[in-house]
Order: sequence, then structure tokens, then C-alpha cells
Amino acid sequence: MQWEQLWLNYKKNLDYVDKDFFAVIHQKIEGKLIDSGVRELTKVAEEMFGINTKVKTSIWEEQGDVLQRRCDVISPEEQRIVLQLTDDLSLGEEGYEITIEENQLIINAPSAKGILYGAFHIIRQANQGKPLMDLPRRNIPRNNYRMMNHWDDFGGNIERGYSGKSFFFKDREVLMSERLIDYARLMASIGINQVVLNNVNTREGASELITKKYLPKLRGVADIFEEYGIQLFLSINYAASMDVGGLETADPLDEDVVTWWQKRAKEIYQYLPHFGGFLVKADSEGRPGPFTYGRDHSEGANMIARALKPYGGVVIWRCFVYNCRQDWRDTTTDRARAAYDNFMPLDGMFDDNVILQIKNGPVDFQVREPVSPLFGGLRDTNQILEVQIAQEYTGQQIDLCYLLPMWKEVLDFRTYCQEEEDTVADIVSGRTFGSLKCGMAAVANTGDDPNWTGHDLAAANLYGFGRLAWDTTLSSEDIAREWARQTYHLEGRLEDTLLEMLMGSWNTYENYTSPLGIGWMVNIGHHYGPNVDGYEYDVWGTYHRANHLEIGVDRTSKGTGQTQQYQLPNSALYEEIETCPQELLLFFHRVPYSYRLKSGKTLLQHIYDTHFQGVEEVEEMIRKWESLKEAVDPVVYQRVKERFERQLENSKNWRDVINTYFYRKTMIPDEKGRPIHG
Ligand code: GCV
Repeated sequence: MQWEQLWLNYKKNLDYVDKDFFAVIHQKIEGKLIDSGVRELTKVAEEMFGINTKVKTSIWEEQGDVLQRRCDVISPEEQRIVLQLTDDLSLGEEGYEITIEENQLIINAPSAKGILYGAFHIIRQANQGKPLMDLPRRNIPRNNYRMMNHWDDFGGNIERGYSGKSFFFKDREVLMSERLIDYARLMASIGINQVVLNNVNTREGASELITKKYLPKLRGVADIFEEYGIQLFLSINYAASMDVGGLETADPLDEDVVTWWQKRAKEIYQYLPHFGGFLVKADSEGRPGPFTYGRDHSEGANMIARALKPYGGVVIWRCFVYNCRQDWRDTTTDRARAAYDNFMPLDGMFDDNVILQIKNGPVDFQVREPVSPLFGGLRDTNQILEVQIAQEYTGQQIDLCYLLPMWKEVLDFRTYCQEEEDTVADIVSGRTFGSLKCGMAAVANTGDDPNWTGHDLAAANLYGFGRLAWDTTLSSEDIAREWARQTYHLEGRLEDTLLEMLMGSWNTYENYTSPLGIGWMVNIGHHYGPNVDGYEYDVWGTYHRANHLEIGVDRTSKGTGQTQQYQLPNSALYEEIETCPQELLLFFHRVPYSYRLKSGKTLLQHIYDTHFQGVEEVEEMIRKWESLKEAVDPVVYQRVKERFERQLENSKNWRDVINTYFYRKTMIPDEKGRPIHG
């Protein structure tokens, strides 16, 4: 096999207490999704328990006007898993309930999709060696949209991809392979229900994906996805009416443009009847958009959404809109303000099948940012939270960086948009404002590497995103443990060691890279490794403005005023240097190096200390990994070890470049006299 199975790696466990349930599957319902569930359960039975499952049916069928029950013989003594529909609609379209009645473990759900998710839940439990009795009875996803965004280019490269080439596209063709099936299994097993197949930067002819030339091939992909409850979405070029349609304009109020999109939508749904809709990056980093025609984003998004509306499709419109041709000498324009400034005035103006997709922070997936103020600002607009599993700014799947603790902080952030149910998790789940079209999306980190994610341990982020999008109350530690147990089947202390490595890794990465929320001190273009002034005199609006006395952008009301985009008390907290959370100090404030932090250390000494500490923590992680040598597969062990060697190199590089930079600026030595290059 050219690729591995990640957390669907079923290891023999003949002593498993509940294995006998897997002897028989009694399906009381039929269909593609049920077939997938049955296939997976029988695979588990064989690979984990050496059991050859008997699949029995009792299904109601219409025979003329009469309903007949088609029934296989099942003896009451046989232990079995029962798949059945329930009329308990309180479980929603995707929820399920698992009950145990004597010999039967019953998955009840109002839909086949719920039953499939229930089957994967049983598998997750069994694969961790946990008794099925301990299963929570009812399980309903917190978010309706649980989405993967792939930045796969039509030619086969992946933008910000660190795990090989695309397994969706090659040389401007749509690929159909066995790997797609495994991809769909993996995604369904963690509750992902929507996938955007192509890059938001629709280049290399990808605008044409929505035409007859490619729709038949996409039908094949959609069919595979649908067997696992996944809806296909595509990224589109906002100006496709020109690029593909040959019109002279993409003005959203132009009749020809409107008609062109209506025809497109009609044709797409002829080929893809369950198509989800479009993801759009407009007026962003050189992409076309409604601004060209003097129109706003609601006019652009609504025009396309109205074309999809008759078929139930949606438009997911990204808020990543900012001036990327800034003059670094201009200190009044603040990129961190941009998404809010562009979209807040449009709150309430989007159609009900438009969803705004908002990056977790106001800038761009840095190792530390505050939460985007659009969360808690927008009240009358469908919203999706976008995070990045691909580690563009967090180590590129060379460095270990388990991102769940970061995403948890974002989800748990209180926006104070109302007195209760005001966290980001509340907002994107629809609890705060009652929207049903909302949820979470993530830029995926997969590619055609045998281990899917480049760094083996980066699969924890892929797994974790799905689990968190399903249930935002799960802890990052519980998710890590679930993932580790299913993937590596380690015993006790060994598993704890792996957990410790994962849980500390985000902080470690933050320690040796850019300090206290300042971000961006990365090499230009590819974004790996340190380059403190790399973006400082560039056009991208990402400046730290360090001189020999101080560093940071004043975003208080005396500066760019970005703190005032938050609700009280957050705005007040961020406004004052004394109350600003330390980890965001340099995001919101311009601070002298001599400023004393709560720890009593100066800002400069804090920078020195964290950078030395970061490298020591990487060395400690490596020791921990080495202690697992005998317990993990040698191929995996070696692959991860090589990544750690590169991480150690990278962390030393960051430490030395950052420390030297600040030493040269200030000429103030490290209090502890450690080597810094003068
Ligand atoms: C897909 C960042 C990345 C780009 C990415 C962009 C986006 O700027 O560097 O590669 O483009 O975000 O989210 O659209």
C-alpha cells in the first residue's frame, strides 16, 4: 500500500471486552451510507478481532402497495450491532443515539448519516480499547458546517502544502483513485461533512472546474464523497463570467453576468445534484472582486448566491480582504483593522445562503493573534470560523506544533456580544444568533505523502480539527489522547510522553519564534525560518517597526484604534498596556525594551529567555521521542526523528537570529550572559 491509514489503523486486540458485538451486524435500513458503515464495521471486526462478521438485514420494502419485511434469521442469543432509524428528530440531521439492550448494541439515528457517524463512534471506542458500555448515549454535532478547505492547485501543487502533491488534481485533470476513498473514510470518521476540493486562488485553469469539461469527472468524486456523507464544494474565480464565460465584465449588477451565473448553476446541479456551493476569495491578494465595479461584497456575494439558491447551494465568502499594496511608511493604515472595516458595515445585508468565512485572527494565521473582532461584531450574518491546519506560520509540518490548544482558546474566547452564550464557539454553532448556516472550516494539511501530513504527528491536527468541529467542548488533551491511542496504541506512560510532547509544542514554537503576538518575522514568500525585517519594508502591511528603543504597533485609540473594534470589556483590556494579556502585548502596543512585565523581567530579557528556553524545550521533546523508540514502528520513528533534527536546527536559527537582532538594536546584553552574536 502506498499510503497509511492514520487513526483508522486497526490493530489486533483479541482481548477486547466487547468484540462479540461485531459478530453480527443487523441492518434495518439500506443505502450507500449504511453500506459504508457496514463495510467499516466488518473491516474492524476482521482486522482487530479476526471476526468474520455476518451481515443480516430486516428491511421494509414496498411490494406493490404493501410494505413487506425482508428478514434474515437472527437468533436472540447472538450479540450484534443494530443499525436502525428512529423518529427522534431531536437528534437532528446528523446526530445519533447508542443504546445497549441485552445482546444488542443499537445505533439509532433519524438519518443514515447519523448511523454512519454512530458506527465510526463505536469504532473509535473499540480502537482505543474502551468498552462500548462507556459510550455517551446521545451525540449531536455542535456545528452544522464542518469543512475542509484544500488549497490544491489544478496542476497538482498545493499552496502552503507540506506533505507532497495533490491527490485530487494533476496536470489540470481531476484524479480518481483508491486514495480518495480512504480520504473520505478518514474525513467521515472525524465528522467532516463538507470538502472544498480546490485552492481559493483559482489558478492554472481551475476556473473551468465549474464547466461541462470537468463536471462529469467531478461527479465521480462527489459520488465517493457522498457515500461518506461529504458534500462537495468548489472554490471559484469571482470573475469567471469573464475568465470562462467570455463576458466583458464581472459587475454583479450586470444582467448578463447574473444570467451567466444562473446558467452555470443550472448546469452544475445537472451533474452534481447534491453540490454544496462555492467558496470565494474576492478582492483579496490580487484576486478579482466586486470592488472593481464600485460594488460592495454583499452585492457580489448575493448575486452568486441567488443563482445557487433554487438548488439549495450556498456561497461561502471569505473576509480576508485587506490592502496588500501598502506603503510601509504609512503608519495610519492597519491591516489588522481591514476585515472588520470591510465587513462590519455590511452586517445584515447578505442573503440567507451567504456565509462569511472569517480567519481566527485579524491578520493571518500567526502563531499568536487575538481573535478576529468580527466575531461578536457581526450579529445578523451567517459565520464560519476559518483556521489553518496546514502549518504555514507554525512550522510547516517540519516542526511539531499541536494546534488544538490554540483553536480551543479561539473557540472559548468571550466576545461579550451578549451576556451569555457569547463565545466564538457559541457564535459559530448558531447558539448566539440562531443561524443554522455556520460552523468551522480549516485549511487542510494533507498531500500524497505516504503518511498524508508530512510530519506524522501533524495528523493529530487533522484529526483534532474534525473532532473539535463536531464537539467544541472536547479538551485538546482528550483529543490528543484519542488520536494517539488509535494511531500508535501505546501503553500508559509511553502514551503520556507523546501527549506531553504534543501539548507543549505550540508554546514551544511560540517561544523560539516571534515574541508576544508581533508575528511575521519569517522569510519572505515561503514563510519558514526567521527573517526579522523580511516583511518590514514590504507592501503586505505586516510591520513590527522595531528601533533601538521600542517595538510594536500602537493599535490603541491613540494609534490605529484597532482595540476599539472589540466589545467592552475586551476593548478596554487591550487598550491599556497594564491589562493587555501579556502574550498579545506587542500585537496591541508599542513597548520599550526596558518595560517590566508582570514577571519583573524587562521585555528584552523576556525575549532572550523565551528564545533560549524554546530550544531547550525542543531538545527535551527529542529526548521524549527517543524514549518511544522501541514502542513505535521503526519507519515512523525514523521519519519523526528526522523532522525533529530539522526542528532543532530551525529553533536554534530562530533563537540566534532573534536574540542577535535585539541585542544589536539595543546593545543590552543577556543578564545571564549566554552567547548572543554581537
Ligand atoms: C491561499 C496567506 C497565504 C496565502 C493564502 C492566503 C489566503 O496570505 O500566504 O498562500 O492564499 O493566506 O488565505 O487566501
